[in-house]
Amino acid sequence: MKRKAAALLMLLLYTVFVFAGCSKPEEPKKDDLIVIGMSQVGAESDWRQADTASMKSVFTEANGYRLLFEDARQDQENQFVAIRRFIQQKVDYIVVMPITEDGWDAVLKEAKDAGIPVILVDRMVNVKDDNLITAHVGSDFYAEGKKATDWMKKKYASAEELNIVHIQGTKGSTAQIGRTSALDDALKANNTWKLQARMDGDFTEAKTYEVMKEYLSNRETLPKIDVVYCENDNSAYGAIKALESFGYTCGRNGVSIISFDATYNALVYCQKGKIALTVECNPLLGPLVESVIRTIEEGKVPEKNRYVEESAFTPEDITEELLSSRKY
Ligand code: GZL
Repeated sequence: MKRKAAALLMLLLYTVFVFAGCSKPEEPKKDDLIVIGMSQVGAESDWRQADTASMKSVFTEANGYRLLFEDARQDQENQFVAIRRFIQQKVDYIVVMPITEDGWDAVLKEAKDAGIPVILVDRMVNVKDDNLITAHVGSDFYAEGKKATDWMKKKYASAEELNIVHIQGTKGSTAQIGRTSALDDALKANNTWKLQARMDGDFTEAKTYEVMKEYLSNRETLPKIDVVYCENDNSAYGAIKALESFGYTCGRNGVSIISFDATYNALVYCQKGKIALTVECNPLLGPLVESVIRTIEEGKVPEKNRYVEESAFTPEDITEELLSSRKY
């Protein structure tokens, strides 16, 4: 009897349920997601891979986003193709990590005309109309370079001559422009500093190893080198490998290697004394980009430029506690 009553009750409830027009609570509809078209530089360095991981950890469906991620493999043309595809797909936002600063006016005007906000991450673009960019999140690269040259001034205050080799990052990128500009200003201000060579390491270990080896080869005597100013960690690894293969010592009583990014491996090199100074460049920009998008979604105007706080490390600063606290 009980089973019959229970069945009757279920039937009654179902009928009420259906006629009352109730339905189970809506799953978030797939088309409620905010669609982000993202064009990333490539995967050229540890820094870049940490930056990509930060973006992918924030822009998830669980957080309310659909991420259309395109890796440009360090070719600006690939970025233009990706952005035009995003425009056709009518994404809600375009997020770009621009490889180099020039050449962006046309494609960003197309995004503007399509009513799609463009958020720049990391590096900047050089455009006539600043309104093509809704916001920028990244680092102050000149300030990073000045941290390095201030350290050089202090360490070599009494040096009669300072022989410097400069390994630049991807030519025309904001990171290269800023870090190079800081070194150029310091070279002008310090007449004992001698720039012995300037080479393009393109932010990669392989290219830096190649150009450094080329610079050291086919010589009667090896050049005197006091400092190698490498515009990122991966270039520092390539420079160290080449220098050591020619018998140089990198470290306290040898060549001072300076690098930028302060990724985990660079801190280990620093702990071992092989890197004398690594200047931090924070790649964990995903949360900052999301806060810009949330601001716009709330109908507010985001800050035009958001710079991340950054530090610098020498061997004395590297503790096991610091190493275990690092997220990249
Ligand atoms: C800096 C970034 C640079 C890093 C390199 O914000 O643009 O590009 O310093 C990376 O490691 O390749």
